[in-house]
Amino acid sequence: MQDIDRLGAELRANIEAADSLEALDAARVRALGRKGAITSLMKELGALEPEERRDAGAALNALKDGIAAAVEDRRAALRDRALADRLADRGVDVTLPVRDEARGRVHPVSQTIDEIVTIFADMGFAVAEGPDIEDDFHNFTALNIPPEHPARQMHDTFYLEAERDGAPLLLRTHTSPVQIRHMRAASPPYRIIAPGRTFRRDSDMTHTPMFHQVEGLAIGRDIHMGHLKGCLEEFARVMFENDDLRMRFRPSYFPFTEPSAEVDIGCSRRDGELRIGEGDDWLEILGCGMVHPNVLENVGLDPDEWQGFAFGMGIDRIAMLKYGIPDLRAFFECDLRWLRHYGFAPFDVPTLAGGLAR
Ligand code: 2NM
Repeated sequence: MQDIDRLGAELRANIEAADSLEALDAARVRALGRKGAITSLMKELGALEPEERRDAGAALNALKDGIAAAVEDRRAALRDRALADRLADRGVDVTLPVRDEARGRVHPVSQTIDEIVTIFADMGFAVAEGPDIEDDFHNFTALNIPPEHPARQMHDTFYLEAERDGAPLLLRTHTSPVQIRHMRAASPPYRIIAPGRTFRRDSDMTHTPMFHQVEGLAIGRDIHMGHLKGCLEEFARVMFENDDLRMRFRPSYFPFTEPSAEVDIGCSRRDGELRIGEGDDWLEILGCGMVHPNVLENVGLDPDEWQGFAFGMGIDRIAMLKYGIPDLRAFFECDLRWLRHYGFAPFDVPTLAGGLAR
């Protein structure tokens, strides 16, 4: 009996020490196999006296059942451990988000264009586009800026060496040629905005030779300054997220509009910090006016039948104001650290219902 207890302890120790399913199976065979320790003892029972045989037989059977159970327990433990190891290996952390946040960033200029387009689309404006390389007619003449007009010098135009039909080609100095092309191609009424790149020979702290503009145009039979004012007030209030934003229309001059105005919004400048929508100071954000009758005639519209308003603004400047970005030139340096700091998450698309920017 003592032998059986010692054997049992030894077999259990073997089983507990088994570190793999293979080692466990070897331990099982050593105990319970055809030539195993317990099996061998069972074979010796026949030689014992009946009394002894009964006691030893019962003890051996109990040992056999106990060892078989220990093998199964150990097998289950090894399987659990193998599964845990496999899961840990794959490094699946189910508490992580399903998808990493995208690493790319939307440039503040693109974000601002998306916001402006969203606001004007809600007021019924469609987006129009045109070429960066323009000719004199679409960029100047049609806009009531004839040759020798001083406004041509104001625009610091990049002229190309190439010509088309004997007329010089140039990089558009504003997006107005898009409106000219639209008015010549479509029939009124229409409402369009034209966002895009524009170019002027100007480069200092506050000017880059390439910059972005958006211009708008609404032509109909009875469009007046009141529509212009309401439209731009709605724009500024949604854009700067301030329902009480103060606005002021100052008389101004553009060759392509009459009358013309420049538009300021209320702001404060305290401790060198600009705040939009508070205080009693003013900040210019755009130019506008009623499309000049000469422009309408140049695109084949009868000014007695059709009229409308137009406006234009610098997108880069609006982006700087709205998002507190201090240095214009950093906009176009393609510095990834700058973009990570000032850029927008690509899946946060601006909508009026969901918010323009988060
Ligand atoms: C501005 C200011 C005022 C303008 C005018 C036109 C067109 F083609 F309809 F005549 N497009 N854009 C316009 C008017 C642009 O930018 C400061």
